[in-house]
Amino acid sequence: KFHWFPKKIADLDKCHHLVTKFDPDLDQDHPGYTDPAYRQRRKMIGDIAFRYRHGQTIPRVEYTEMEIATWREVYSTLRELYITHACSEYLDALHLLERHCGYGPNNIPQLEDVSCFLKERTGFLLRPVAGLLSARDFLASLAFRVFQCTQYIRHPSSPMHSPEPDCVHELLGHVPMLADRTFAQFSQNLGLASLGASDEDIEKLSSLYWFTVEYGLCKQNGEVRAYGAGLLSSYGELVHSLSDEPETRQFEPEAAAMQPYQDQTYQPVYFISESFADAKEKFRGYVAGIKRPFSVRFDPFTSSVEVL
Ligand code: H2B
Ligand code: FE
Repeated sequence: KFHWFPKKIADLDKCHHLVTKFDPDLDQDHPGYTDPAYRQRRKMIGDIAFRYRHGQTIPRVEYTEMEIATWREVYSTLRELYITHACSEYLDALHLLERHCGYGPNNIPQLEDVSCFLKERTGFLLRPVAGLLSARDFLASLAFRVFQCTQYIRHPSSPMHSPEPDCVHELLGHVPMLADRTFAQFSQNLGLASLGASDEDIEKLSSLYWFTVEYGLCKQNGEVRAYGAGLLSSYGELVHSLSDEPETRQFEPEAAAMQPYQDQTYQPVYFISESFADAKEKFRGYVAGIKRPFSVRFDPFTSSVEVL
């Protein structure tokens, strides 16, 4: 079965298929399910994403004191831990974001400001999304150096854990790494490999994404540090991932692509990359093995892909 895929960056306006697994209007386990005010707030912020079209400025959200308090709780507990647990690329970017993008315990950064920052650093752009996107649509966006970013924040009753991506996960977890040129290229390569891929290959690329971009560890000056967003946005799992509890393995794309994962508890196994350059090269070899009746080449001048 041949899958449609975006050919130019504006086609991402069509990559909006949400997975409602964690939707607070539908998921009875969601901490916000029994909170009408929260669900109303989610609808208001979600509408920004539904209305959004490529090329537009991302509308600002006036966050409430309660929302900022939730952000503050996570930011202030994690900020200290980054010094000993986050990779140097992450820390370098976080310092810049604190200086130039309003990152701090008392302010939730605006997607528009962060998008401008990333554009200058690696050409990545943010665009608002109303919730969990299908793997195919989310990965396709990476092919154009677009990161689909949630703008709402988790429910105040559970500041330290969110069942779904939220602005804490994206802004503290993903954004700093997207400012690193090698990591940005790795992310885009994952996206390019996903264009028009079979459902089976999308599944494998999602697992690969999970064990690198979400839960990846890397070696740095003889130490192990975290670069995965799921780790960098979760105090408990960041500590767990670098303790001697979990099993850790050398990153191999084939193994990571076949490794089962779940999002209900801490991961039982993590993959350690020698470096982002090494992970990128290993992934290049993996992509060569994906059977696709065509290949694609990204044209940075027009932000479009050529199908070869
Ligand atoms: N959707 C959103 N909004 N944010 C993510 O980080 C995300 C997603 N990650 N959809 C995707 C799924 C990832 O888990 C893989 C590619 O499925
Ligand atoms: Fe994520």
